[in-house]
Amino acid sequence: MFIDEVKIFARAGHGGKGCIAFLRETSRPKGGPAGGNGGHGGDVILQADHDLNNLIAQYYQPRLIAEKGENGMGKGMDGHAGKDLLVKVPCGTLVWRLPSSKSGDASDAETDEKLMPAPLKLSTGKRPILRYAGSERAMEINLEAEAAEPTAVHTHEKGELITDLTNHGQQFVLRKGGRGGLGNRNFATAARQAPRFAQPGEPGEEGEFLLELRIIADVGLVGYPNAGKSTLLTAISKARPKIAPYPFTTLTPQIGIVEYPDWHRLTVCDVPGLIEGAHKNVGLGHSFLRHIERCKILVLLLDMAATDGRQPWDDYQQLLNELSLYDPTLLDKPRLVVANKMDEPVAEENLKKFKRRIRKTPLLPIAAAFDEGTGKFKKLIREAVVEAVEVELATKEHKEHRS
Ligand SMILES: Nc1nc2c(ncn2[C@@H]2O[C@H](COP(=O)(O)OP(=O)(O)OP(=O)(O)O)[C@@H](O)[C@H]2O)c(=O)[nH]1
Ligand SMILES: [Mg+2]
Repeated sequence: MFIDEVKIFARAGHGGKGCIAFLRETSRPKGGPAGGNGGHGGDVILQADHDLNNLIAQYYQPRLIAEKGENGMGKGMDGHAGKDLLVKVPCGTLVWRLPSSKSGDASDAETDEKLMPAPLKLSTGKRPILRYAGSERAMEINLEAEAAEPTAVHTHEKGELITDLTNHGQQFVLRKGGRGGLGNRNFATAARQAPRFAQPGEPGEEGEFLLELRIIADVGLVGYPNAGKSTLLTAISKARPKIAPYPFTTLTPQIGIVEYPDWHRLTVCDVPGLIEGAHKNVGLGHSFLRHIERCKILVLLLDMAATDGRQPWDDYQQLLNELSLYDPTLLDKPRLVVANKMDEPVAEENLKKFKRRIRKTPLLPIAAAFDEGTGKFKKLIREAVVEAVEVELATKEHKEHRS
């Protein structure tokens, strides 16, 4: 099961109570106030981890509750601090604070049940995230154009983005534990030598959040179903996504690592097929495009043999259209158009027609199933990625220079 969006509830530990106690020893029958301090509550900390590739752990464990601080004790003994709860999430996880989330305090431990999050809601759109789930091919694939209203692209836009965990090991304190209360020994003064009070611990912060994974890869492979995206990924990497002659074979994003003889590596993300009307939830919708948002370049893969009866030029236009409906900035990314299935007799003629219409964008003919042109493809994507990185750096420097 692949989970890329999940709602969670997090509560940091409450601080332990300060203790009210007086020292009584044989030699010191009136030893004075000796109540220890409560320990601090543990924090809930998120940590990016490159060994993870989806949010399945949080799907099964949506309540992240850190340990409470221990109460203070007699004889001046302070309570232990509660352990922090360290939660590992995949690199590329964005954290949104949901509007219902309170900024701070929980009242106390007794409210645990009351504070239970609403039953796990996987996605605010009409289509639950489980559309990717299971071994059966998604029942939700919706090939009827009118089937659904357009859904918002970022369904959780109302929430506030609080962090983006991109680098391995990067940590973010999601909720801070409450401070421990001071024991009564802290309140002794000359005038009040036996204070009979102590501080309660502070409550830990809590709130509801949405974790969203946007995979970080160098190259994003976009195309109609059956265009041969998975075949191409298989040809250039060790990834083995399922390949089959029917649409929507790939239901979840697949990452492949392309290796070069000089140890250079690139990550390529194969996403499920995109079709006309995806922005209206047709097919698998287009929310999976979040996984190519961070790619440095996009590869638009076209079935030049028009196996499914569509014309490559129409496919190309439609893909651009769906990309821009999802996020117009996707069209600013450098892109490479790849014409696949060139082994088919009709492909040559289609390519000629296509070339007449496409001018500036680089075009590469290949036959992924026969490993033809894949070497050149590897070379081209490497060059394009290197160039994209350089441009990105230069733009960043330029911006910094100006500010
Ligand atoms: N003739 C020919 N067939 C190809 C070529 N590349 C892929 N195919 C076939 O096209 C069909 C679809 O290939 P996939 O790689 O599963 O296509 P996809 O784009 O990943 O499809 P979805 O996962 O459904 O989006 C399979 O039957 C492949 O064997 C090619 O270069 N030539
Ligand atoms: Mg596929």
